[in-house]
Amino acid sequence: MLHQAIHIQALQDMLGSAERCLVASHVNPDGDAVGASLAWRSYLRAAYPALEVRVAFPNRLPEFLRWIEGAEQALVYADSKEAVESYIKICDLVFCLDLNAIDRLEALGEALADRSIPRVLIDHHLKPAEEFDLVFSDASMSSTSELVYRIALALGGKSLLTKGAAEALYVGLMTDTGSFSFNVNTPETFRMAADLMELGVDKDEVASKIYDSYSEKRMRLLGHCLLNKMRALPKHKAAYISLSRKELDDFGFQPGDTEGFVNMPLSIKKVTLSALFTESQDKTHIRVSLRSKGKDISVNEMARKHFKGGGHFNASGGKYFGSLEDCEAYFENILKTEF
Ligand SMILES: [Mn+2]
Repeated sequence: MLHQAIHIQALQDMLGSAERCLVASHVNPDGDAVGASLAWRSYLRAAYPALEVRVAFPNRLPEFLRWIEGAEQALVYADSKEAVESYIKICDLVFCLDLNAIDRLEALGEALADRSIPRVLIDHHLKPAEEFDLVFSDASMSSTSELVYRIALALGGKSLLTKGAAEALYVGLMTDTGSFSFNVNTPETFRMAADLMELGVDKDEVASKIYDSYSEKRMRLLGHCLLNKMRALPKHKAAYISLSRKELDDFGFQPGDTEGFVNMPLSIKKVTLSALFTESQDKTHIRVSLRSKGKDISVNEMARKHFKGGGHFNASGGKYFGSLEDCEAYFENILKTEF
């Protein structure tokens, strides 16, 4: 896909005739969404100086990602609707990164739907929706950041990547692979990491900025989850954690605080499936995160079939409409009937 010269040519043509573009990524932006978007912005600005490039996220970035170059200039739709909408009115090209369907942009997606601006998808999730004009979708990629890197190389080359862009890409690569412990199955991904180091990335410094920036409350919330909230279901080789809005509030929850919690139960020997259920802020639904280990359980399928979501084979997410208790019972029932 990516390597099809015809796609790169089509992208070049679109970029050549565009004047203003928007780079958008998914709600509750994570390291890959932010890293890929900001790196893509940086690359486009270097490669197409006449092109205006703005980045927009549906809601705010977690604190630990705000140091990345360009993060301060990124628009947040939830905070500045008018600024985003007036830019959408004048922009003529949209990039959607790290998502496989426009609805992952939530309200920002609805704002975009008002105008028929050509849309380019750059993503590594399974099954992209058929609502894009040009699609770079490769589920074999570790991260959208890796795909952005490969596209940048195919378009123009490494010399147009600044140290700031390299850091952004490294954040995406590191966070989407759990610091190179999953989704890294080719030597090429490690070569990319090496290239990024040559571009000036101090990997220890980046890792520290991302992983050593938690609040005391977040650490205590994690302790609470593991001690009091994790439910192990050895018969189904599964475990899950569920958190009510009240619990999140009691621990001063900030966006991004539960990042990584869902992976924790997978450290238990023989547990191959893990879930995290968190009550949404407006209490209208339960946010569902699913993880699996190995090649037997597709949480992408589970999320699609039961939780109106999807993602990757081993990492997916979705929603449950109902109470937390009902969600737990629903999940346990899936285990009983399908595993
Ligand atoms: Mn990703």
